[in-house]
Parts: sequence; structure tokens; C-alpha cells
Amino acid sequence: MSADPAAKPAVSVLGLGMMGSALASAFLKAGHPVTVWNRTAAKTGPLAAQGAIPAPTPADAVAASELLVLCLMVNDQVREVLEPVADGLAGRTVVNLTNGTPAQGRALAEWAEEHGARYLDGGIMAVPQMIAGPDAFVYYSGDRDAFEKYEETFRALGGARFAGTDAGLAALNDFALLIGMYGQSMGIWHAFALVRSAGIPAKEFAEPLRLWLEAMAHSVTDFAEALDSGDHLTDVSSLAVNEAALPNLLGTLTEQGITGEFFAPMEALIRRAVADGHGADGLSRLAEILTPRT
Ligand code: FVH
Repeated sequence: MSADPAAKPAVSVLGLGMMGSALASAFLKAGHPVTVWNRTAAKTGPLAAQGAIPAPTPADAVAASELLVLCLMVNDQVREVLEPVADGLAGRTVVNLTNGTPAQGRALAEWAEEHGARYLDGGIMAVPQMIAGPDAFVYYSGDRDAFEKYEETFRALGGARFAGTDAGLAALNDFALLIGMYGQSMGIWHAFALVRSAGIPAKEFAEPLRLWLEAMAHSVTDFAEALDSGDHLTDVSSLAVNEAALPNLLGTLTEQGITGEFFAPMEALIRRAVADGHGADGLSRLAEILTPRT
């Protein structure tokens, strides 16, 4: 009997923490046959209730599907789980959505390919509750043919972005976005700490803060244009102007009893840029200062 061409590819999901469970559930909702394995077997229960087939061992999960999706805590565990079943990987596609560094992604790609598997590393840009929703997306990097073969399947999780054939690029893009987010979050925490030190409730300040951040969001595109053109000159806010104002910002934090440890390195960076002769440039120059040339 020939296979039904409309049938959706079977997927095995290994690792059913908060994220792995959300991924397995999204594949089920999109109509894929899903096999699930987790170190702590009890976590397969809710997914079995949704129609997934629990696999008693990683070997059973590997045998069940050509497409294997792993979502464990760290990449050492991916190795621990896959190494004993390496002989079963030939002809399969391993999609590793576990958080890790670009070098780890490249090493796992090499290892998987040595065992006859195609490998994609992934970076999930979503929290579990966002999976399959309009704002979720995942970076994939590594084997382009594997990405193209399963792109439609990946769309069950949200957007699917191919970052390149270098398997490390998904992690690199993932961390670049996280760095942007953490930097902004640090600013938000300092802003709340400052207004609360003056007795202003965080809730009262949330709206002006949100509106301000939204109004400034265009600076991402402006900075990118400056970096790509190499023209950092600005008529908006020069490094010299920021150098003059930052001691006041830090002084205000100190007066209010708040640590300035996030902004002190930024002040040092701006001072270095101005001392190096870049006072007329805009803040985009700092991305160059962060990348010392040898
Ligand atoms: N949760 C999130 O918001 C973020 C969003 C972006 C992507 N991250 C990454 O996703 C990976 C998994 O995160 P998680 O939220 O699912 O984490 P947990 O709920 O803690 O589940 C961890 C799973 O890993 C299994 N596990 C841990 N150690 C081992 C091991 N030695 N051998 C086999 N499996 C292991 C654990 O199994 P168990 O404790 O239930 O037996 C869970 O299945 C992570 O890389 C995030 O950075 C999530």
C-alpha cells in the first residue's frame, strides 16, 4: 500500500518540560502523529490524553519517527540521550531546540551527521504559552534540505526562520535577540526602581514607560542603517551630549539609593568612545566599540 501523500509527517518529541510539552501539543493540534518520551515518564500522561503515543525509551522514540525534536534543559543532556541510540539515527532528521551556544550546535551537527542523520539546531523565540500563536517563531540552522522538507511541519509551532547552513547560527540569532531583550529589561527594572523610590506606584508609571519605549523603537532601524553604512554621525543625540548627561542619570540613581551598576559600564563605554574622537557620533558607534579590532 502506498503512503498517503496528504498525511502529515510523524514527529517524536524527546523532552517534555514546559516547552517540550507545548511543542508536542502543537504538533498534535496540527494533525501530526506524535510520539513522546521524557526522562520522568509521568509527564507523557497529559500528552497521551491528547493523542500522543508514549515511548518507554529514547530508542522507541527514535524508531517511531523520521523527525526527532529534542527539547531538554542543556545540550550535554542531548548527548546523554542520543549517544546510546546513535545507531538508530541514520536517515533521520534531528531538530535540537535545546538552548545552547553556536559551538555546541556545530559540534552536535557534526556528531549527528557522522551517524547518518540530518541536523538542525534551533532557537525558540517564545515562551511555552506563545507556541503556535502569531508572535512565536523559531530559528533553524544547519541542513537546508531538512529545513525545506519539514518547513511546513515546523509552522505548527509558529514562524519558521532559516538562519543559515552553519548550524551555530540559530543559537547566535537567538542570543542576539535575548541580549536585546535583557538590555531593555534591565532599563525597565531600573526605571521602576527609580520611580518607586519616590513613592510612585509601578502601575502608574507603566503607561508612560511603555509609550516611551514604543516611540523609541525606531532607533533599532536607525542604528542598523548607521552600522551598515559606517556613518555614525547624528543630528539626534551625540555621544558627547550623552557623556555630559550620564553623570546626572547616575547621580539621580545614587541620590535615590539605587545601584548604578548597569549604567556605570555604559558610561565608561561612552567616555572611551568620546576619548577616541567619536564625540559627534551617535550611540550606534558603541556597537563598534564593543567589537575591538586586533
Ligand atoms: N521555558 C521557556 O520560556 C524557554 C523559552 C525559550 C526556549 N527555552 C529552552 O527550552 C529548553 C527546555 O526548557 P523548559 O522550559 O521545557 O524546561 P523544563 O520545564 O525545566 O524541562 C526540562 C526538560 O529537560 C529534561 N531533562 C533535564 N535533565 C535531563 C537529563 N539529564 N536527561 C534527560 N532529560 C533531562 C527534563 O526531564 P524531567 O526532569 O522531566 O525528567 C525536562 O523534560 C531549555 O533549553 C530552555 O532554555 C525555554
